[in-house]
Amino acid sequence: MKLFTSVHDVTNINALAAEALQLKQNPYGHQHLGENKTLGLVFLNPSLRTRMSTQKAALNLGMNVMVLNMDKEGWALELQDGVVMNGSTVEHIREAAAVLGQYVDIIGVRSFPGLKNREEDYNEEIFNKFVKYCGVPVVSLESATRHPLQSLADLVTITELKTKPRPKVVLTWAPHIKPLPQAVPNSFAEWMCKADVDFTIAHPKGYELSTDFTNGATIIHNQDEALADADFIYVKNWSAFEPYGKILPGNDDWMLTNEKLRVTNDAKVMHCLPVRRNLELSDEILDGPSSIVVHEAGNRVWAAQAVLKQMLESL
Ligand code: AN0
Ligand code: CP
Repeated sequence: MKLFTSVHDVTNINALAAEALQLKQNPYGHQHLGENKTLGLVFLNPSLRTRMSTQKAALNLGMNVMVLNMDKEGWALELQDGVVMNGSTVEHIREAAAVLGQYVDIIGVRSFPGLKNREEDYNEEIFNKFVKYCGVPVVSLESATRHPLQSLADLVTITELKTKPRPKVVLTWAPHIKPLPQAVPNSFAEWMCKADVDFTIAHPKGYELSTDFTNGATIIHNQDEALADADFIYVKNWSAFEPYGKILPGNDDWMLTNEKLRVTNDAKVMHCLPVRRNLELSDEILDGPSSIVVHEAGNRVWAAQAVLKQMLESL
């Protein structure tokens, strides 16, 4: 594997999830693979889980890791071509990415959307320029439109904890005070549409995701109806796709509570984290027996390790 940016870069998602679960049983069995190989992690935005789990995964494979918090510690990046750089930007992405590629064997990049210009975000301009100019394999640490390491960890978690061959999985929108990207729900949806699950998306009217990601999902605007008989509930806020990046008024009653879980099949509750308590998800759920959010975050290591292993094997 030379590139891991979406579900489309994976030949067999079930095999990749199975490999992640095997690595969970035997984390240090492939330490020779990463010997004298270096992973560079470039962050243009904050991170806890992605940063730590991807480092841990690389260390388990015997790799060295270098981290650059480019937003805070790098030179101000110019992204546009053909400009006279007489403003605040110091270095062009053409040189910055190419130079990083000289130092490392694999690069991970995190680059959130600006949520101002939909075309720019959905064309993945920053991310694609990194891929184009760095010259080494690239793994997405969350781009403007997708978070594939998260989605793989989510598939791993569902595969690990399911109690029937084809569980019902519901992605439900939750309230938030800030406009958040569509990357996590887009990505979760495109992975679930390919997974062996019965997949439903519940959101208030106006929060439709791009159909490029949801093809094959059942989409319902009534949360209670969507939750009926659910085995897994994936809670996530996202801002509107149209009008782009906006929060629509109302919908505070979409926060999940124990009361709402009554119609489910004793559903397990997932969230990619970070989560705002009592806004997106209630204390009673996060602190109760239904929540598997910490277990899910733990599986980020094995997801990242499965991807890095396949990349190392193709170097
Ligand atoms: C980010 C998002 O929603 O995309 C990262 C989640 C992994 N969340 C926030 O900015 C709170
Ligand atoms: N879920 C996730 O990607 O978390 P971080 O933003 O902390 O990496």
